[in-house]
Amino acid sequence: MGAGPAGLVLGHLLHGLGIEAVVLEARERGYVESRVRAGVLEQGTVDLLHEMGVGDRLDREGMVHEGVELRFAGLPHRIDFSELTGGKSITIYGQQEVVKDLIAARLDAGAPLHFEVDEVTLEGLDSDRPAVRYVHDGQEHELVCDYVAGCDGFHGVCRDAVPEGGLRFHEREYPYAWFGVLAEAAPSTDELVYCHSDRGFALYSMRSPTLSRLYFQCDTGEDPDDWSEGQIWEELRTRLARRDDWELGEGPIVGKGVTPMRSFVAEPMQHGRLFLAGDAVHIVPPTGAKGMNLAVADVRVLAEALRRHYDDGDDSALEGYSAECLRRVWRTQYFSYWMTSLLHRPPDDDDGFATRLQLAQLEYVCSSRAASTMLAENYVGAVA
Ligand code: RFL
Ligand code: PHB
Repeated sequence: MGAGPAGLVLGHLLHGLGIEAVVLEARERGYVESRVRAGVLEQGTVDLLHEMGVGDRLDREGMVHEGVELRFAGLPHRIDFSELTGGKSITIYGQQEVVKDLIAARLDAGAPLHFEVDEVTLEGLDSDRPAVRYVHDGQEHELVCDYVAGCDGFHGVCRDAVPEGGLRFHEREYPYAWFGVLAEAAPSTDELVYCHSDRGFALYSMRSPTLSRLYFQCDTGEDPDDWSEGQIWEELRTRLARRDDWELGEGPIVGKGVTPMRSFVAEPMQHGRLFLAGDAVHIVPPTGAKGMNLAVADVRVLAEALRRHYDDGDDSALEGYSAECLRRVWRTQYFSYWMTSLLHRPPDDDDGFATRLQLAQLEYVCSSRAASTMLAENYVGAVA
């Protein structure tokens, strides 16, 4: 269920293993291919896309970054991923480009992928033959299968199909949100900039040599239409200002939106014949750039567990799916929470105590090899 990164990667892995699967997606193809979301791929995600044979365009158009800048008190500090992690890097490549490549690969292979399915319900999850009912092209369908993979994102239906009491929820909402913009402006930096400022967090990212992706911390409930282009650039210029002669390049803003920030985990990540993966079962705040990578990591475990079931008749990996994934999920939750708390302006910090603790921590991260290695290895996804 779902043709986001989790559902499409799983579909492609299963196809490669000769395991038949049908991918069902609620939205239309154009919508999922143009939804601007993540941009940072960990090395492991890049390696997997290559192994799956969908890495050609990623190779040509992806931007490999060997470090990142932490900017605070108006000064830049580089964290050198490559040096601190034995040569690891990240690749900047839009999530919607990954999605386009996977959809093209699936359709080229003649494997089933249906868009605009509606009225999805799941039945018999506790039996050996669960069923998915849905409406497509005005017709009702029933798909009887061995397993259902719930890859339908945070607002999907699969998580809610688990009977009451079957899942335990852990959740934190943050008292701020991200205002995101996509601008037709050549990147003003070679690497991503995570910036701590008096006016709150800002992030400089990019998509191509001509497209920049920028974010700044805003209030929850902020309406993007209340901000003019001029006000957005002014806010970004103020937050990202450096004491030297660095300048922020500007250009037309071609997209904007506000994203809430939350941490969420449902446990266990499975119930009977239903396996949940990606945003359907966990959400991390975007500061660590982990959501899509975590979604891909889940389905990699699930595909291997299904292979063992079909090839070896061994169900132990399926039974252990949730436990295997949750170790990574919670470690990533911690890292994303840590990055978020380190960089965002805390509310009600009237005497500046919390802000001074952040600055002390930032100084430490940038001056201690142990502390910068902690950031680097988590960011590139090099923790065992
Ligand atoms: P998705 O991508 O939400 O896909 C779920 C799909 O399921 C469909 N669906 C249904 N299909 C069938 N039946 C139903 N009843 C259905 N209900 C829903 C939906 O239409 C959709 O197509 O989940 P998936 O695959 O788990 O992937 C997760 C990632 O999308 C998400 O974690 C990332 O975008 C998070 N994220 C980032 N992750 C990173 O790894 N690196 C980043 O740099 C990064 N930056 C970000 C982000 C997310 C952001 N936003 C907007 C939430 C930046 C932002 C601003
Ligand atoms: C992005 O490029 O969209 C991006 C980069 C880093 C993040 C989140 C989003 O932490």
